[in-house]
Amino acid sequence: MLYPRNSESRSVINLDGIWDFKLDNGNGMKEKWFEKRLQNPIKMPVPASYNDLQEGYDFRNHCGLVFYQRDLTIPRALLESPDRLVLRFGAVTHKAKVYVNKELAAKHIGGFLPFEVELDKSGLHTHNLLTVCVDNRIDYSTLPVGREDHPDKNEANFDFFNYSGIIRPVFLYTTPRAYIENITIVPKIDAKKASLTYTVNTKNATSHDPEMDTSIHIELLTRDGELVSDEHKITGTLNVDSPCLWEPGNPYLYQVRVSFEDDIYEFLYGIRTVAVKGNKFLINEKPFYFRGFGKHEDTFPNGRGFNEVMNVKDLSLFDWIGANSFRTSHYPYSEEMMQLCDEKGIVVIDEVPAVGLNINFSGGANLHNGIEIGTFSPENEGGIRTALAHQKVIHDLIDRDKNYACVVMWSIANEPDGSAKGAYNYFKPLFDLARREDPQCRPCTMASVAMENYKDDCSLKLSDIYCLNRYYGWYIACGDLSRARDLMEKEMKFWNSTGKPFMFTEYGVDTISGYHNSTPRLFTEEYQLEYYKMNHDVVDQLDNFIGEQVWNFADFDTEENLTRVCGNKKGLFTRDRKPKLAAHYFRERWHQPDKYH
Ligand code: GCB
Repeated sequence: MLYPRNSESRSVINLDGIWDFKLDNGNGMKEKWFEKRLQNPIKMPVPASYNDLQEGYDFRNHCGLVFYQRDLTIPRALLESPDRLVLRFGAVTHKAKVYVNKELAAKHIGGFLPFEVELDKSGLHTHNLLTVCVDNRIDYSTLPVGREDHPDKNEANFDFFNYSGIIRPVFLYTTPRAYIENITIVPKIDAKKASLTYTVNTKNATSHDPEMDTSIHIELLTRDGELVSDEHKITGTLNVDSPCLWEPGNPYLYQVRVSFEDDIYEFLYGIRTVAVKGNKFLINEKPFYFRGFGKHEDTFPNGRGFNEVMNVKDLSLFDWIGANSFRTSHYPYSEEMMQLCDEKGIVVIDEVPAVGLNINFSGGANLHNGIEIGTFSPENEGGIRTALAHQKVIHDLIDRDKNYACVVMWSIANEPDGSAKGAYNYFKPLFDLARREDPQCRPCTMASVAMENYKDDCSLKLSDIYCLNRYYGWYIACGDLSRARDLMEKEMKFWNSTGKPFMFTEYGVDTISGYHNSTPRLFTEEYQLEYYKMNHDVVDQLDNFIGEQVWNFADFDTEENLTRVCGNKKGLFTRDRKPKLAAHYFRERWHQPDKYH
């Protein structure tokens, strides 16, 4: 699915803004609220999570359906033209039913990836009613996973607030009847030459020679518009002598222009290679060391709603602190963020929304529900039922992000029950799927939870590099950094001995901004600082350690919980992006010339 863009042949209308909104009272579907104007609606911005935009527990924690509605006015010229009209949602968390003039036009499950529908023009007028019914319920069959031990509640089996709503932009766009459906480009670099193998997928062609189709034209242009290479086939190779490469921190993007019959689609594309060789992670054949963060799409009061202003601010703070990368913990981020990272040269580990795949543990916040059920046991024994959803998100994420240079690795899950019975059999087909579907064959990984039996984690057999979430000095040996260090050294020796590259995708401690103590005590900024110094003392000695991604970039919101003080406070920055003490320490560490590059 291509990101909607204006071109000579395509127009994009943005439907963001203030919509009507109403929480379901249990009767919305029975009374068919989508057939008429909502009665006594409130006003709601799109995109945004709705949860923090009205006051009170019931609104924030509403469980079930909500209705969004707006007029959909379509210019007569678009209605009368033969062009296709497509309605596209960047993400609706977690399930959506879309109605246009009373008719169900689209359904979608999964809250962090786009979906679209070509509208049937015979049912459209210049003035239409667009209603979106959103369901925020999560359970053992959804990704992310919700808990099922209190069926009357909508409880997250993960450590971030279950923000909901229409969280990313909504577009109406046109394409000609015969149109470009998808474009895939795979770079290869040999000596001083690059070859880009491409495939253009088209629909409704009027010509009959798909192999040698003169109606296809693909051009690679410099950013200034000079032609570098072009072709006229539906699949082929574009050759580039002395290519300008996309490099972390120094990205170069070419323009790609594809035309097919009357349709034209343009986008930016970076040429780079990614590989794991021996104990190194290579970008353009050079060793790359990950300096950065696990992040969240989490701001106030937008919730998980697309916040382009904060995305720009965050990447400015990346420059300030010297970070070069992040993981999209724990779900795919907006495509606009991927585009920004391509432009800024920020490296991304792209994670599917597979978090909470551990029935007996949910990532820090909820340690144990008291029931020992095998996470990957068969459904009738109480195991999770996410396999199909998991395949779908891997497929859809790779399809969405396959061409972005910034994406260097897929993360297939965060902290699953990786040593449980059935874990390998659950994950093996998913890793195979990702490897098969990614045209660039990027490395695959999963972020593993700390366990006593870490040697049994199926990540050992499946991941190309080992990504570890480790909290020595917090969840393990809390407050005792010297014991934490001993335990950590012991485990790290093991990972270093595998000969494969490994990194931290999480390490951190809750730190309340403004709490200080001359003796570094838990929750103080001093403890956070000493914790990181201790961790670095250990990992800096390890040859195969290839990266440090701090948990978390910024403080973020969670469900109510005894271990969360108005949210998770492990940020190096506060939720409003003010640096804590340790941020200054990282700034020095990460700006040391050549040391962590
Ligand atoms: C984890 C989870 C992350 C939590 C973090 C914590 O292991 O992956 O989602 O927020 O720990 O702070 O407990």
